[in-house]
Amino acid sequence: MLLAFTFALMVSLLAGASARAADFTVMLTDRLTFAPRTVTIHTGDEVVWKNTSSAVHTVTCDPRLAASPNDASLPPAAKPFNSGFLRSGAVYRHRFTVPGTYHYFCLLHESSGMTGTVVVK
Ligand SMILES: [Cu+2]
Repeated sequence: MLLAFTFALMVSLLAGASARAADFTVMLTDRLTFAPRTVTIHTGDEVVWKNTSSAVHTVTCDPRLAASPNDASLPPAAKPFNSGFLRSGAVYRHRFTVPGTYHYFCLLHESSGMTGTVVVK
């Protein structure tokens, strides 16, 4: 009885977690884009980037690594982040705990305009 209840609780928690994560999924595409390019989330939400392309990409939000200053910015209180190289099929997650606007880019395709934005309310 208790075991069954515990199992049901765990299943519902897991289902809830995956439903939330799916709300903020961004694809890294063969067209050298982040899709959708802009996502608006709430403080504490997690964004999941999935490399659905055949190319290697990165999710990089670090002004020190950007060729153009416009391609990377984040709120002063937030820490820069960088996924490293994501091969085809790879996934990267980041939870946003500081509200504000984040401009990020792909290290390999910044010059092709592969940039994205996360707005954290
Ligand atoms: Cu890329």
